[in-house]
Amino acid sequence: MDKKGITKQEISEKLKEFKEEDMTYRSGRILGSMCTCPHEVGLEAYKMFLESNLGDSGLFKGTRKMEKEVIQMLGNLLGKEDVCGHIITGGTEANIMAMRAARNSSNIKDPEIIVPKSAHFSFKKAADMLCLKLREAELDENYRVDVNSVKELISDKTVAVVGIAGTTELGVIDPIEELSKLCLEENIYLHVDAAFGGFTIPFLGLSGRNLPKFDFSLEGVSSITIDPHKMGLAPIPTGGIIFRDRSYLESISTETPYLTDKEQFTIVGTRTGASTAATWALLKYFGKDGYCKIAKGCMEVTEYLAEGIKKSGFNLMVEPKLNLVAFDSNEIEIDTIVDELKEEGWAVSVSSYPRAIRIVVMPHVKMEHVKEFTDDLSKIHAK
Ligand code: 0PR
Repeated sequence: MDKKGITKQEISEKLKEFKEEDMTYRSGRILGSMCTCPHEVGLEAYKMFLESNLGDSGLFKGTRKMEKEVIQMLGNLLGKEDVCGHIITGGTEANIMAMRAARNSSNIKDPEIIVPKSAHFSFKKAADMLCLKLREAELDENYRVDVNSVKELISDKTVAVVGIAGTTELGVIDPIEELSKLCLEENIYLHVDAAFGGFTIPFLGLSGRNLPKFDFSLEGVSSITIDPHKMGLAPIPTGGIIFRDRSYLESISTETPYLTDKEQFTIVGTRTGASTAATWALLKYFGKDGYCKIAKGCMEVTEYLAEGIKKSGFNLMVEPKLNLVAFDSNEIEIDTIVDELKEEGWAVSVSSYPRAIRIVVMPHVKMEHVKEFTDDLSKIHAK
């Protein structure tokens, strides 16, 4: 660190230099990310609440009120109005909080959790931090969790079963209704990771698409992860964790003696209220109609992309139900395709199971980008 400071002008110039090295969502070239351009309405609200700290919410009563309203609106979207929860940093924190609630609500020694083989790596972090044994259930031929495999893994040490509504690698929706029945029968906590699907499945349903149930309308569902910073268009970091019952939240309470709040439930202590403000503003601004339009728009681009990929001579791993397309080739190695796409300026990602190129069709991915992309794919195939 230098002894003397520099001018605002110099800082601005230097920041621009750094920024120039970053990719932007707006370019349409980022095809493997679950984040997107934050919407201006959310950004305005975010900026207004930059100093608000929900870690000491007695000082920020307005923000606290907003968080309650946001949780209620998300509950309404997810099939139950009287829920509780928090707006946090993202899907990872949400999943850790859920696993902690499941563990603390049961009195089991050497606890285990059962997650699909397709689960996000945040459950590995949760298992490590919370001393849980992670048991991975097999997938069926459509890459959904195999409920029989879950059944086989259940033991008297199981504290939670996890189902995914929109898997990270393929966008597949697990059979949550069957998991819910099973967990009710076995009296086991069921957590649904809808970090990605939470802001699309309900809206695609409202738009007339037939998608499976995944939310609190299923009695066995104890908690849901839903991330506003993915398909909710909120700025990073904005995650959501919603619990069916307040007792789950109470089970992860920590005393905070000298703060305006006497207890805290989140992993993070000092916690921005800006994310809450952005989510509140966006939910109000778009309403269900607005989010339906976004979800439908993404699915139209997704279907166009899926067709283009097939026409270019590649194979889809599954027919997309959500806005994610994964494909491979009989003739060309995945790594070769990735390298060639990179040369054309495309940033795609690679899924691990099954190994495939994975495109997340976020709202910044438009028809014109997909047209260019599939033209490049055809060229690569013809080489
Ligand atoms: N659950 C699911 C189903 C997810 O897909 C993710 C992240 C998480 C939980 C964890 O969420 P946070 O990353 O918010 O903690 N899925 C994306 C992924 O791994 C995250 C991501 C986003 C990665 C943008 C890259 C990127 O550019 O693909």
